[in-house]
Amino acid sequence: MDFTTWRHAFKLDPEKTVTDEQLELLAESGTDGIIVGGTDGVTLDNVLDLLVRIRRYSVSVALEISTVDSVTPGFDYYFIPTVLNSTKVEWINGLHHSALREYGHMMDWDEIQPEGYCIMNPDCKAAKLTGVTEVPDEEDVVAYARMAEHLFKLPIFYLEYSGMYGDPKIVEAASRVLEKTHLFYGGGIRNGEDAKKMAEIADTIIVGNVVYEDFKAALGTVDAVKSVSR
Ligand code: 1GP
Repeated sequence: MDFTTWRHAFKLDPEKTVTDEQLELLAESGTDGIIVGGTDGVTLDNVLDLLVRIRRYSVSVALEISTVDSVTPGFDYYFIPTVLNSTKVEWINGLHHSALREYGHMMDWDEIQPEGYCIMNPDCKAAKLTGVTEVPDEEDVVAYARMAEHLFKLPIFYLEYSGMYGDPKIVEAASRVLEKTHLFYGGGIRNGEDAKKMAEIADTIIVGNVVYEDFKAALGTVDAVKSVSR
């Protein structure tokens, strides 16, 4: 399933554990995609383990690359974050440059989708790693969204609130200025109500941590998103 039609996706962290039974429930929940990605402890072994287990089902699966060493063939998509509000050049284009120097000749560009990340929660692990120190305000976010769509022509703009529920007003402001670029929202979705509210604004909502904290509530986010017509 083409990622541009995804309304709901689960993000699974290769460092954390899901049972086979849980994985089946997630894959067959009606979600549009499963994203494999995390900030810490992502290895080729734990990525491959998840990939092989998810591949028993027909759901689309994407690897969100945080370390080149864990890249393996077999995913439908490879999402490559570039952190637009990072203060560290490696997270904007540095790691990308090294990866392309080494592997550029063998990359299948049709599978690769860059994501323009805007990290909104300075306390999350990704913010610490990438040197995001200031919280972007609404005008900053609108500028980053325009940067994603018009300057860099990125297919995805990802408002990343990881671990914290975002401000719908800010998500709405980003959504208003995006036409071609697809808006991913992720962060702090803990139940159907949270999911529904953001699904009314963003193109795709990403559900992460609650999978590991309240599995039943995580499953409930799928139907909540599907009940929203846009
Ligand atoms: C994290 O955007 C995702 O990269 C989802 O966030 O874990 O807070 O649901 P949560």
